[in-house]
Parts: sequence; C-alpha cells; structure tokens
Amino acid sequence: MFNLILFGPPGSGKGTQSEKLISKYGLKHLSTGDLLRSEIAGQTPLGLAAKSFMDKGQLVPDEVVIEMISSALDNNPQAYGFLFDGFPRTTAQAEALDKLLSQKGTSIAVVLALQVGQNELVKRLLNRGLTSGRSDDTKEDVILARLIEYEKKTAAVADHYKKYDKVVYVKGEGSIDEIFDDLSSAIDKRSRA
Ligand code: B4P
Repeated sequence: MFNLILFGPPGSGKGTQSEKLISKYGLKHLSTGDLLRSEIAGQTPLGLAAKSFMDKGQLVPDEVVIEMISSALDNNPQAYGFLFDGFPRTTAQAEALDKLLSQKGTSIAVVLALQVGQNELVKRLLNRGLTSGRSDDTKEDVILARLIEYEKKTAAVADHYKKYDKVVYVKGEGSIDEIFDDLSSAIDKRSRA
C-alpha cells in the first residue's frame, strides 16, 4: 500500500490537489472535511454535532473524526492506498492514524506539506465562499479562527512526522498545475525510495 497525507493550512490547496493526485496515482481519497459535510447534509446526529464546531472555525472533537476514518479504512479493504486530506489535524489524530494503519500492516509513506502565506489563504477562502455555499468560508472572523486553530493544534502534526523523516515541504503558491507537478515529483521520489 502507498499512503500519503496532504497537509497544510485551510485554503492551502489540499482539496484541489487531492482530486488530481487520486486520479494520477489511483489512491482512495479520504477527506474528513468532505465526510463531515456529507454527515451535515444528511442531518445525522454526528453531522449536527460537528456543524456547531465547524461554523465557529473550530476543530471537531478527535474521537468523532478518528471513528469516521477508522470506518472508512474498514470499508475500503481493496484500496491500493489512501490519500488523507485534512486528517490528521492534531497529534492525537496522527497517533491514532499510525496505530490504525499499523494494525493493517501498513504506514504513512510521505506527508506533503503545502506552504502558503496567510494573506493568500484568506483571499482564497473568501473567494471560494462566494460560490461554495460553505458558511465557514464567508465570514473573515471564522476564517481567522480556522487559521488560529491550525497554528495552535495542527502545525504540530508536521513535527510528529518529522521525527520519522516523512515530511516534504512543497510551495503551495503558483498555478495549480505547477504545484501538482511538484507534488507528483515528491511522490515519485518517495515511492522509488
Ligand atoms: P476542510 O474541508 O479540510 O477544508 P479546508 O482546510 O478549509 O480547505 P482545503 O485546504 O481543502 O481547501 P483548498 O485549499 O483546496 O475543513 C473544513 C472544516 O472541517 C475544518 O475547519 C474543521 O472544522 C472540520 N474538520 C475537517 N477535518 C477535521 C479533522 N481531521 N479534525 C477536526 N476537524 C476537522 O481550496 C481553497 C480555495 O483555494 C479553493 O477555492 C481553490 O480553488 C483555491 N485554490 C487552490 N489552489 C489554488 C492555487 N494554486 N491558486 C489559487 N487558488 C487556489
């Protein structure tokens, strides 16, 4: 199996690049943001609980997202590999993911960390908010809260994987195709290693 994490702050291009990478590398896309939004659309109890956090720009509690990922892994036994998008977002989630993968006899091959400046992130998210229908993209205070959550709780996930020499930084500003080429080269190098 080849498993990778696409990592970066909100608006760094994780969702955008994931779509292209899964089709090139035949990976199963697991986006906790998408899974949570589909629970909200289905008005499930999990979705209703998650919405109150997401609307404020806060992270959803670890146990909720870990359980969602655990089920998604169990439901895809034939996958060649997984692309994790927006997960893990805390050190506890990273430790839980490592454990779940090791129980399946596999691990994370590489963490691709997209680097984008804060002004560009805010601009992209507000711009997406014009058309996405996502309430967490329309209010600047909610966007700033998401960026603060990222610095406070998520940035440490890169430190967790640096201990195992798994993090590759990729510039996340420029054209979508240029960034995709850089991500692809990083994957090709790691999959040959
Ligand atoms: P997510 O759905 O993961 O969303 P995101 O981080 O906001 O966006 P992403 O990074 O994927 O967006 P993209 O850059 O592709 O999370 C939403 C919320 O769900 C979180 O705030 C949290 O509450 C909750 N949540 C999710 N996972 C969780 C977890 N594991 N634990 C706890 N809570 C969790 O796109 C942004 C925009 O930039 C797009 O409009 C795109 O077109 C544009 N763009 C992309 N690349 C560009 C480029 N190169 N140049 C210009 N624009 C670009």
